[in-house]
Amino acid sequence: MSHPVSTSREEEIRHGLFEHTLAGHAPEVKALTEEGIAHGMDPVDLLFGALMPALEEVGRRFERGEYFVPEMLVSAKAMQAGMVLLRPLLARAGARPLGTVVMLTVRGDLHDIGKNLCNIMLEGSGFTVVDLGTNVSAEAMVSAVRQHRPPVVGFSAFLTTTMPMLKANLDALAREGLRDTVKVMVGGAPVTQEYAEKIGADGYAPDANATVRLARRWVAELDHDAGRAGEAPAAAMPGRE
Ligand code: B1M
Repeated sequence: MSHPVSTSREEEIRHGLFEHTLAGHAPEVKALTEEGIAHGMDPVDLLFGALMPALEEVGRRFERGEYFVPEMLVSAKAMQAGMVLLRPLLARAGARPLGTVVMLTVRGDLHDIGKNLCNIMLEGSGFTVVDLGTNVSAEAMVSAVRQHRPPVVGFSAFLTTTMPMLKANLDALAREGLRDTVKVMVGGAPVTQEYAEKIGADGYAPDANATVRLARRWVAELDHDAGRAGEAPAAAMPGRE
């Protein structure tokens, strides 16, 4: 049974998680996350109150030239040591199945923490996520869309240099005659609503919660349209065997 901790210990746990993530100390991050969970702290609080702010600070230090790629990498690994423990708690489903979302980070891009967070939230709200990973080619994406026939596919790009790959993926879907069978969502730190519109994506989400909201809206619209036409719901829409 979990039990509440004193506010000061909660504050120490948050502070420790922040500092140890910043310093790239994975074992300490794991231990503090375990302690926070055991003492009944909200996983959302541990994630957004400590782990994410630490990673934001890592980014700022990288920009100022105080951190380099190795520091960024160990901090990311430390954060993941906490995320592994938080994931099942954040994704505690129970919601009715909503359909499949294929998610990926585009070719040339190795960032995946943000995508993984979106995946956790999608799973937590009832979606089945097919995660193709990072550095994913347009060909691999097309073949996953053919195989899974998802109502929604999501492309992440985290570098200004990989943003053009979002359009390359959209073009690949069009070339293969699949563009009208799937709603395309794009996201990642440098991506904007304006950019999404410019490249012809169906939607953009700035964060994991917005990702879920948009995917839910699209699936509801597909269900509604299918219902009106007397057809089966989203997963079996025309073009989705
Ligand atoms: Co890199 N990196 N990195 N990095 N890295 C950034 C992104 C950078 C902003 C740092 C900086 O300069 N401040 C910068 C990009 C600059 C730019 O292009 N504008 C940068 C750079 C330059 C690089 C390298 C080029 C460095 C180098 O080698 N010289 C290199 C590139 C490698 C490559 O990909 N080819 C590189 C490498 C790395 C590591 C491998 C060391 C590591 C990644 C580890 C990993 O992901 N497994 C890393 C890290 C950790 C970062 C920072 C510090 C953190 C990224 C992160 O995880 N943020 C980052 C600086 C920063 O963002 N503060 C940085 C937390 C995450 C939860 O947020 O990713 O924005 P975010 O995801 C959000 C939203 O964007 C949204 O929801 C998520 C959750 O709220 N979202 C979606 C994401 N995907 C979505 C999809 C959707 C909808 C919403 O629909 C489909």
